[in-house]
Amino acid sequence: MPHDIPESHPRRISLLTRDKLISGFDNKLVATAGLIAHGRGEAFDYLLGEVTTKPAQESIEAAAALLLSAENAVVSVNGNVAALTPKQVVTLAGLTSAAVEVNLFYRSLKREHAIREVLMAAGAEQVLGVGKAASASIPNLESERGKVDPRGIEKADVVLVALEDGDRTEHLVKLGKKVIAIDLNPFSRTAQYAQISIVDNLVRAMPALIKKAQEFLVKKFSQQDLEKKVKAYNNKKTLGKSIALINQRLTDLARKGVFL
Ligand code: PTJ
Repeated sequence: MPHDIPESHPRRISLLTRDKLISGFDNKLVATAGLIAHGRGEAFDYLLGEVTTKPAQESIEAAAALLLSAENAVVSVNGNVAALTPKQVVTLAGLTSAAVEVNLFYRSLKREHAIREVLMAAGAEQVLGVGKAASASIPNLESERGKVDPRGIEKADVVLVALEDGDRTEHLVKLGKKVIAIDLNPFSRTAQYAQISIVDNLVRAMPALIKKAQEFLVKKFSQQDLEKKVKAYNNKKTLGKSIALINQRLTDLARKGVFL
């Protein structure tokens, strides 16, 4: 049951986001560990100042270009993504002609169906990876995340993942796929392995990705223009900038002591 959070509450957005996750947990979308994962994300978001930083914006731009230039892009959806940004998943997939696939670490048929329902209610025409549809597997990946849909992640050239446990990104990259990760933790294995790591909160990054993709479409960017944008992007450098930003922010705050 969502709480009544006053408009004036200084942490309103953060509390509303928590409420969405708690409702998602009650509705069997979100794994128990998904609540813990969110807490870790919140801690990093604090360090980043709870804004889409300049380096995150650079990653978002490259990610929009990569999604638009892909042949078979897939947006991978887990419990937290389904609870927080189902509409944005469908909009982004529509804009970039990407497929939408359910892929869970804590897989259960009940959760897969619940997530599919939420995505369909948000306007998805097809949701891959549910039940027997996840009949293929990622070689050498033993977790449930290894189960993929042959029409989706198995044949994808580009996969967008958010709030991952790390293992799968490494394996997807080994298979020659390009991985875009949304992860607030720049030190996570996912962020380190992905070719494009968006160090930002999912709830800000998804709308920003949609905005960028729309902009490229309106400006009629050619395949060549898009590929040029992707090529110009350097993930190591951009991750380094995110880490430097946290470092600088902490140094400034430490100097001031009190900052409220
Ligand atoms: O739904 P399932 O079964 O697939 O399970 C999903 C979870 C999230 C439980 C699973 O993937 C997991 O355990 O993930 P981790 O290893 O806790 O990693 C989650 C990462 O996402 C961490 O690096 C967090 O900092 C980051 N994170 C958490 N909330 C957000 C976030 N990144 C972006 N936006 C957020 N809102």
